[in-house]
Amino acid sequence: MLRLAIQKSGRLSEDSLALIRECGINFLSTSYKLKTEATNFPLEILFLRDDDIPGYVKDGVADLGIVGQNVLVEAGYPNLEVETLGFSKCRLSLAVPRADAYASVESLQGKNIATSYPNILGRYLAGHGVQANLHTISGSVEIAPSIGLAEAICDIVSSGSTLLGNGLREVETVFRSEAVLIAQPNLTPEQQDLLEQLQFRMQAVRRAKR
Ligand code: PRT
Ligand code: ZN
Repeated sequence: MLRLAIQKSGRLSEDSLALIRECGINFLSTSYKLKTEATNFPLEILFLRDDDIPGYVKDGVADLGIVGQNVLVEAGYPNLEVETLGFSKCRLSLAVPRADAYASVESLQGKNIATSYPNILGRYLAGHGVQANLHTISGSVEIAPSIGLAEAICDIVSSGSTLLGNGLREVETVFRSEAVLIAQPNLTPEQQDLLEQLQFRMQAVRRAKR
């Protein structure tokens, strides 16, 4: 038996469930439940907040998970990744108010930057020799410059319309992300075999879509 953790409700949920179904795995309705069991594959599905998924898989509470690389890498467990899934593509970007001068990442030296990704951003800035004051906030990062909390932000972007709507300009791509399958490091040989079957099916689903 394998336990797979997926996001309960959010941007990853629908595509995660669709992928499991496209792998030929059937399960009963998932609404209002915290877990469900597949009827034709030894799989239990847990529904969690995406931020909790890397830690649960790291600790073996769940054997597998589907999560964005942004959340996985920020949590510090990039090695759990076993398969890229090709959906929920987005980027983590730095942005500044449209009217502000910006030459390069060095322009951020000594500035206040609001983000929910202090670890990924901190490494990126350090790699460019830039020291800045990072303000970690968990949501509504885009409004930080307009309320005077920060001179720049670093947040997830997909279409860019949220930045535009908040008078911000994307200036650097810090990290590119997509959804990935992750696995706990101590699977039994039987579980490892089931994971391989699952990955084989996932790869076939992706090939069929190309
Ligand atoms: O409740 P829970 O904690 O589970 O969910 P959540 O609110 O933390 O996450 P959710 O559902 O918003 O996103 C889940 C994952 O989807 C993220 O971790 C990313 O890997 C991926 N993803 C893909 C995105 C986006 N696209 C995205 N556009 N996550 C967030 N956004 C947000 C972004 O933060 C910004 O506010 O959408 C806005 C920007 O979108 P655009 O299109 O205007 O650029
Ligand atoms: Zn979350």
